[in-house]
Amino acid sequence: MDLSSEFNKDDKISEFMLKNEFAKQLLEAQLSVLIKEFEYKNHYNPIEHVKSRIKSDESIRDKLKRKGYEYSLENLKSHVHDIVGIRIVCSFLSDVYEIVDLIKNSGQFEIVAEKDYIETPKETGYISYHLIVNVPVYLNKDTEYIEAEIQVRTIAMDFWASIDHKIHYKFLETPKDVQNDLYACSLAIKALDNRMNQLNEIVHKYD
Ligand code: 0O2
Repeated sequence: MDLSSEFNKDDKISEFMLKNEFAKQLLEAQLSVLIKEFEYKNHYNPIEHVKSRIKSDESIRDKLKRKGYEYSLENLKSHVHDIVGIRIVCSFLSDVYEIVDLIKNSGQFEIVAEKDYIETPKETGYISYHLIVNVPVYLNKDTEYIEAEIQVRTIAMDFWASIDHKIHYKFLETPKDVQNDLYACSLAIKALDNRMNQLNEIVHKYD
């Protein structure tokens, strides 16, 4: 990703975005080692896939606007907590909590905030587990703590979020019946995740 061209309007913002890119790389490496160690110890891989991204300039501007703030370095730092985003997608519900505990108990990450949208889904029906962590980045003889959002969810939750995202892009304002349908699908997904988890426990009993 060529960050310099997208963010070169403001040197301070460009430098901040570069630090975010470094934070993403550091976090990816730390998580990868942590997950590989877990796999080695438990002879089990709980991860379907991991995706990471830096939030685009357009999406940052949209988010600030949505929250009622103007585009500035200060507001970026104070109000956008997911410029660095890592998404960990697991097969089963129990894997999600296993991964969350692994990250929290590793002692490697400073957890700034934790949002359990599995226990308490958002009013849209969105289900996922979010951890906001601080990543120390050393640049220009200075250490800055960069926030990153780690989303942990099942494949089914990921499927729902991806469709929901697409629908919200299509409509300026999502029609009420579509919103209701999405909410019903979210309930179905929660029930499905619970049943799949129970099946997985049965399979493990026979292992
Ligand atoms: P994008 O385009 O996916 O990056 P706060 O932390 O309270 O100041 P914030 O950051 O909105 O506010 O926190 P929240 O609600 O935990 O959401 C952060 C991210 O979770 C969102 O980033 C989405 O990625 C995801 N998310 C939250 N709610 C929904 C939802 O209803 N549907 C879908 N599909 N995803 C959701 P962005 O920047 O909103 O979007």
